[in-house]
Amino acid sequence: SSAAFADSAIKFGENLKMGDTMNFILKKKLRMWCQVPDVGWQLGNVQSLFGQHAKILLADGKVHAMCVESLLPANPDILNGVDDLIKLSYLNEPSVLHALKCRHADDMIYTKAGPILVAVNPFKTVELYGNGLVEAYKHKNTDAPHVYAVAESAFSGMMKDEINQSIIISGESGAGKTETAKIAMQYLAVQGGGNGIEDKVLHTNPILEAFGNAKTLKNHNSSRFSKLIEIHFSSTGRISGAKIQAFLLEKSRVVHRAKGERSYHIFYQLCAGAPPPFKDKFNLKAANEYTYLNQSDCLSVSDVDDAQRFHTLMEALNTVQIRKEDIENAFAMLTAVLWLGNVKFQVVNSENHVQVIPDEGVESAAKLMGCTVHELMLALSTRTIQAGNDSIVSKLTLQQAMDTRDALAKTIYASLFDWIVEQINVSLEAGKCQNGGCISILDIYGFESFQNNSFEQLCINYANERLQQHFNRHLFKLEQEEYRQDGIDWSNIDFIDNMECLNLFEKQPLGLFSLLNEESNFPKATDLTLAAKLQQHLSSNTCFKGEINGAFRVRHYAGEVLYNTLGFLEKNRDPLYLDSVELLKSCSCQLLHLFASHILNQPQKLSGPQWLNGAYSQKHSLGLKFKVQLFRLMQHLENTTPHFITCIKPNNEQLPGMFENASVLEQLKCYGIPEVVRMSRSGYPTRITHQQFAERFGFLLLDVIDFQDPLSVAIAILQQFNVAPEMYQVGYTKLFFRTGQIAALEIARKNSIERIVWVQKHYRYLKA
Ligand code: AOV
Ligand code: MG
Repeated sequence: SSAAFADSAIKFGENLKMGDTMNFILKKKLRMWCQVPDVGWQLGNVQSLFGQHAKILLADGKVHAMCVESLLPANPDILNGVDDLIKLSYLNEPSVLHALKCRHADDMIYTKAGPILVAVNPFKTVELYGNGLVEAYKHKNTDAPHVYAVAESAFSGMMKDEINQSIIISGESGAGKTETAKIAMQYLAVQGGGNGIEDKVLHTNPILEAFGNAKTLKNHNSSRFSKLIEIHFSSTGRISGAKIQAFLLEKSRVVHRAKGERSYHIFYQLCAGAPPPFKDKFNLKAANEYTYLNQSDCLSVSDVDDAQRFHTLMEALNTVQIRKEDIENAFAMLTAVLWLGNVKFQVVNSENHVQVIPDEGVESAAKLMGCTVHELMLALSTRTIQAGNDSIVSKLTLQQAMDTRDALAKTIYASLFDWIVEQINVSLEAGKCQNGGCISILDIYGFESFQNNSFEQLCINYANERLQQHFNRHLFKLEQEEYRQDGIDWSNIDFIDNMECLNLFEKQPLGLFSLLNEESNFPKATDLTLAAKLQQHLSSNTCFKGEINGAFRVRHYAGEVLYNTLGFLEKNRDPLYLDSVELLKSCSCQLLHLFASHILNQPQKLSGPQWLNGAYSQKHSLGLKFKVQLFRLMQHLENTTPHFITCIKPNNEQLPGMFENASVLEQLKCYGIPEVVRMSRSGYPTRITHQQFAERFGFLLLDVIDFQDPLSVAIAILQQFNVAPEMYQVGYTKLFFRTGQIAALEIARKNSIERIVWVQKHYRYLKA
């Protein structure tokens, strides 16, 4: 009865008072999550309760004595396998993990967390894709969570509202962002295909992955750049073109990386798959003959045939219609980079000055670049410094010479990468059709925290910080829009803001990037003077903490990261030497000539370049350039309706069927899922239509009511069970409940059903 229900310890108090709920659950001997030492969360049933101590029957049949503090309420069975985490009555950690784990085990890798899609990497082929399913989502025959559903809602949003849309994908390295982006592209290619451009758009993937992805310790196909793909549609919804923006390629990988990792796939593909005439013409050898490739003790990726991938790449380049001679020139430059890596130096005097050893390395590189061996040797072993009208030529030390060589190799590769992207964009013809809409897919590298974090991590984590800000704001907007649309009372709620951390990076003139820039323009500055400067100016920011030995900590939204300033200044300056640029400019290879003019022209848009001690340094160093790029990107996203997908890596071994609770939990936290869940908790996470509610709970009504319309039935039920008015809201089409309310009603429903069954049984018995 309603009285019995009211008797139970559940109070429909403001935030579902945990103590009361626990008492109720303990009394009723319901299922609980129990934190078993050394094992983790386990499901169990409360057997007895004495003060703070409970006896719990676990699944293994054993009874454990536990403190009530290590118990959390578990969701009723009816909520098992729910496709949206906000449907869970209890959103505690074990409950959320359990929900994702069950679905992952059943190959249901997609689950919604309110407005966002969570994708758990299966690390195996799952039967979730293909044209049949695309059609199902296209015709709205299914609403199961899926990347297709996200892409469809972006597409229909664009068509219906005439607003550009974006699909924003986050997740740690190897979580599945790039695969997810491709799945979204596949959907849009089918949905908007018909005029052939979709084929080109899809074939950009193998090209970008060959040039911008590499095997790392975390992911055998790790993207080492961020990309935004804009797919443009005509007003009738056909794909009319596409545009790719790529930024912050990890150049350093070309010349150096950790043991067990590889350089960019393209090098190995070229060495393994290039046809013999090409190999002869350009003197291309096997991968293991090149220092840049063999130094990290890793030349192959398991289950990957580089020669086979080379053919896939060639097909893709043909489909995207990159010109044959351009392809050949690009491959020649890749070969030149490899030969540059084999250039060796010998020390010629007591001051450690060097000269280039005239061997096959420097000869092949010079031939491919289109300069004389002498010119290349000079550029790699000397430096010209302008002093007024005079120029002074000095010899380089071994370290300087190697740095100069590596800087040249990195520049050629990075320029080549940009050039490939440009060629793709020319072919994809974006901008020709101006009257339609566009869907952008963002695939960046996720938040990173290693034992040793450097400038690259700082930039990556800053980008993630910016994206998180975007994520928060828009999730709130969407959430609150739904309340408004259904006409319920709603006063705006605050959200956890990471503005303080963004300020740390962006403030002028005393933000991290400004200070870094200033110090980089100081010829005498060192990493330690930088660290001191940061400490001096940033300590008032609560997200910053200076440490000893030039280190500092930043409290990011996803956790604290310890950065080591060693090498910061040099990486931020990103120097390229005057002699190298002059050399590129004088080369007969058209591509190199083009790259040199690009380098000389580009930064002038920002500010005048300066030549500092023969090094080409820019007033806007790498950090500030990155910030500018990011701002432009955010501005673009700001004008779109966002759709968020968060990818989760269920284990670090990249294995199927393995779900590591601790690691998943860490990621859920990093990518803000508990945040979204918390936001939903302070709102009305459970939504159910009047009709559904009346059908499910109507039979519990004790009194006959006059009106049988769903809303009247629903209101009567809520009154009967004393659900406090602040615990729910009635919208035009739905009822909105605070967390835990439906679970309480479910318990009442279950008890009633049990009573009915009992009465029926005994009635029969009495009759007999
Ligand atoms: P990432 O983009 O998030 O990492 P990827 O998209 O490259 O991660 O995914 C890593 C690997 O996980 C892929 O190579 C696949 O083997 C597997 N995988 C991911 N999603 C799926 C899926 N839906 N179905 C089957 N296998 C999948 V990084 O780019 O390192 O941050 O920089
Ligand atoms: Mg990736």
